[in-house]
Parts: sequence; structure tokens; C-alpha cells
Amino acid sequence: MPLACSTSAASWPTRLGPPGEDGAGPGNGTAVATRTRTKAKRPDLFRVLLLNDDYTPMEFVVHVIMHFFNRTEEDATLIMLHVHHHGVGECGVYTHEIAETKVTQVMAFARDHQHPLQCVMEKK
Ligand code: TYC
Repeated sequence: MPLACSTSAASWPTRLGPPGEDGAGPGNGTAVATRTRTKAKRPDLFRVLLLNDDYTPMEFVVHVIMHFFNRTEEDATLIMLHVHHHGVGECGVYTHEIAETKVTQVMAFARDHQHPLQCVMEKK
């Protein structure tokens, strides 16, 4: 059973800093809040989607999903069939840079093989 691992970030402010050069700060009725640690922010996530078309061979799509999205043949076939029947389907969820790379790689690979397969990303 997997263990939950929660990384709790520091709450803000983590400490009250000294008065600034301008004299603002404790003593004149104002407080200067200073972060001592940067709060860990969860990155935005993006779905990478394949779109259906009438021409790209099913075997090619399965290959793409296995190769670029690290799926088993069984899983890739289910995703391909979902796209075939519903028009669009999710191959993976990634941070912005990785999602962009996947889209670029899949589009280049499809074009190199003269298939019209389309791959897009959308913010979750
Ligand atoms: N519709 C295609 C066919 O019948 C197969 C296909 C599936 C194409 C998924 C694209 O993203 C796609 N050959």
C-alpha cells in the first residue's frame, strides 16, 4: 500500500523581519513580513491529447502512444480506440515544458510518416 507523502510548505509569513531602511516596521505601528522560505507551488499541469482523423492507421497511433507516452500495447490500444470512438483522448498529464515537448515530437513523427494525426495540449 503506498504511503502518503505530503510536503507541507511554510505558511506565510514565516517570520517578521526587522524595520526597513525607511523606518517602516515594528515600533511605528507597521510590520514588515519577510519570507525566509519560498512556498512550494504545485506546477500547472497539462493534458496531452490525440485527436481522431479518418486516415492515420490504428497501428500507427498505438505505436505513437506506446513510444511517446510509455504505455503498454494493451493500454495504448484502449486509448487509441477511445480516440477513434470519441474524437479525442488523453495520453498523459505533464508540466508545461514536458507536454509541449510531447506535442512537438508526436506532430513531427506523424508528419515525417505523412499521417495527419494531431496532438494538442490543454491546461487541466
Ligand atoms: N480513425 C482512425 C482510423 O480509423 C484511427 C485513429 C485513431 C486515428 C486515433 C487517429 O488519434 C487517432 N484509421
